[in-house]
Amino acid sequence: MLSLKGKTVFITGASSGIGKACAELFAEEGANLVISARRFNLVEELAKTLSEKFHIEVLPVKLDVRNYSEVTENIAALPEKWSKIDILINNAGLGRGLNKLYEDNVEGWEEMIDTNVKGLLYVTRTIVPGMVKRGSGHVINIGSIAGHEAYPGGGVYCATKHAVNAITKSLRMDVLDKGIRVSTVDPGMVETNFSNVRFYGDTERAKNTYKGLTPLTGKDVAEAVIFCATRPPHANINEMIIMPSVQANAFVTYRKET
Ligand code: NDP
Ligand code: 8X3
Repeated sequence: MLSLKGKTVFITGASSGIGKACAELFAEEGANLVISARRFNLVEELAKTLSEKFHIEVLPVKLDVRNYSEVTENIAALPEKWSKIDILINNAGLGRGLNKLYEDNVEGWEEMIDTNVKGLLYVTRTIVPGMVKRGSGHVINIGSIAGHEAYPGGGVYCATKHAVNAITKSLRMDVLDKGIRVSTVDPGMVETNFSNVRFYGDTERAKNTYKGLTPLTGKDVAEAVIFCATRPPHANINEMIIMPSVQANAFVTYRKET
């Protein structure tokens, strides 16, 4: 098992849910972290908590992955000791709505495509060249079961996660001779702020997504990410699909009456 102690890990979307849980578990393993999100106050607070609790170094960064110049400038401005990123966790992402495509609103599509696809590309394009130069690194993308299946009302979200799946596969081939590993962790239902964002703050609808079943937690997914990151250098987890035990696929769930 590879030690994460002293490694530099860059996480996007670390202010909530899966990204925050990844920050917590990587901190526990002794990694130093760059944690980024748009809500700077949240990553700043998390940085303080984790550095005090685990005696590691944590740098909070304000970052909107949709903005290419912000991505390149903020990453270029990282102090020297933070610039050698060993592990990139491309986690920032969102769903918007669950409507029939012909009735859906275009702004939501732009947000999903700009964040889940273009944002992931921008951050990857900016960080991976350093890994190539150093001949080592690991990119771990947070995809989704939606990258393997398409469901009604999920046309654009599923398309973005299918794109993540394709980008992961291509990138793996592009860096095969560079000492860089590329993995994707693809969860089913995880109870985070995801559904609140998807349903524009309709907390009742968000809560109903998980009604009668036990969904995954951010920590469950973070544990899968840690597993990928700690394989010995000769081994790579290409893809890991992780589901609640009562969710067989994107369509079939077993819910208890409540
Ligand atoms: P949360 O809503 O809890 O977290 C999403 C994170 O992404 C937040 O930290 C948010 O930070 C960040 N984010 C959103 N937009 C941007 C942006 N433009 N720039 C930078 N950061 C951004 O949801 P999850 O933790 O569930 O989502 C994390 C990832 O997991 C997403 O890629 C999602 O698609 C994926 N996923 C989620 C599943 C689920 O059921 N929850 C299942 C499968 C995959 P901030 O708003 O502060 O910028
Ligand atoms: C989020 C999980 O099933 O709503 O990626 O697409 S799902």
